[in-house]
Amino acid sequence: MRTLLCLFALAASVAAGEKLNVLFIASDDMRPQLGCYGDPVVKSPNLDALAQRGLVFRRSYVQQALCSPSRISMLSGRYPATTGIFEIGRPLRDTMPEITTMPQHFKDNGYDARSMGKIYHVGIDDDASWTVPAWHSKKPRFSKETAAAMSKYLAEAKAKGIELPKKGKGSRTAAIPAFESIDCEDADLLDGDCAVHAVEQLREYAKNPDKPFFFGVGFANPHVPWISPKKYWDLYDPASLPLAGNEFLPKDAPKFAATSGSDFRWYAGVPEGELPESYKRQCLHGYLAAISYVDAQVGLLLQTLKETGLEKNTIVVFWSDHGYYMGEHTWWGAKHNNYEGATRNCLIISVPGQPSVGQSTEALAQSVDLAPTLTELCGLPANSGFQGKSLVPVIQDPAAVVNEAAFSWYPKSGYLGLAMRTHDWRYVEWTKPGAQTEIELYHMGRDPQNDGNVASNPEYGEVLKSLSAQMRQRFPVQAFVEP
Ligand SMILES: [Ca+2]
Repeated sequence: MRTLLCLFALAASVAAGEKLNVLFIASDDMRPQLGCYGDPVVKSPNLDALAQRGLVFRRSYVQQALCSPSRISMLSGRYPATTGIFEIGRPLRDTMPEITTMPQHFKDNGYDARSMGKIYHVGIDDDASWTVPAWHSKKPRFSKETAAAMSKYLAEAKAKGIELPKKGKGSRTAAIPAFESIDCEDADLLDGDCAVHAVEQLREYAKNPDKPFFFGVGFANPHVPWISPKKYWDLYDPASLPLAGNEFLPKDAPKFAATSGSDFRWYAGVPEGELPESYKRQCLHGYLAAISYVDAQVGLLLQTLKETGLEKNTIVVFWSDHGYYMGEHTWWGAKHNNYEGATRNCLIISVPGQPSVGQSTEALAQSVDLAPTLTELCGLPANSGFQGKSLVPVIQDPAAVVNEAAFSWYPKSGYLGLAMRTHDWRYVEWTKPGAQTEIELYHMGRDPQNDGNVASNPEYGEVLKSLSAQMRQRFPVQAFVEP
């Protein structure tokens, strides 16, 4: 509690006993390619400004590199080994009917908890988490032409009696281009409309702040399709965008582990196989434009906090649901595995009066840590269901260490992979009943992108033994059973 009192003491503008609000901003499929993470190309002035008044977690990891399982793990404060949810489409109450989620914990402790946009995965919201039903924009994600093409495609399929697959080639996404620049206003599209709604909610709240809020605002970009207003495309010259330098699969890795999803390939006009260089540049262009579009929406929220005075007593968290591949290891528009690029996400935390303002930290952080962190920052009673650790010591002192390791899961080809990221290593065990366990090992200093598995190198025998013991101490063998 000493740390907490110290934080509050530093937040001079927060009245005694007053609860801090939480603005939780989520972004979909955004890897840490931001100015505040050192990227020289992207234009992210608003997130960089948030970093200037917060702490950037450079080593933050999600518990599964897939939208819904990652979000359910973060929002429930539980590891996937506990949620039992490793796939898209399954609501959290399926496996955990009685749990209290993070936003629900805030609601139960007197907060106005609201969800706007994509917080839980589309279509599987959790009413018990929120004070009012989740809000979703009715604005389109893409242009009128694309909307018309999609309607026509769906109508034709229906007329022919074809039932479109939910995913894969020929699915509903087959009429949507992978990227699109539209000459329109921000609010003409889904994410801009979501920001407008969130701004209204914040302004409305500021008029009558009768109880603290926990607002989740989730943007759909830069998830493929990379569609944003033209002005964000105009920020970049595709010819000058750097392409990945490691367009090969991780060497000496198990074949099934070194794969990624192909949902990007299901969109209209995406070539099969190796992409031509000009197309790669268009993809990167679209991805970066989509990041800048989200950045501008975050700017609107931050501006509103400032104008309404809510900035003084509102914690802002910016989080993305996993990392992303844009050509590295030949994977495009992909996450879906246990490597560094898929599991490492964006995390910026800004707390009024925090001492670490404008700094970044190498401390390992996990998405499951957010529930206990925000619970502590807001002075709520601890919830024994939350399995992560509070990051408050790191917010207090960026050199502090809370986690010895961060853990991520992924099921593949009947195996369940558990990845452990320590300060120096990425160690992965793939287990399958009746099959030999497959191991991956990467030294993060020498091989930051996991280009070559060194698990079979005898030089690392002792390292393997020690990492295996460390993993099993945290997650006994039962955690490895295929879901
Ligand atoms: Ca996602």
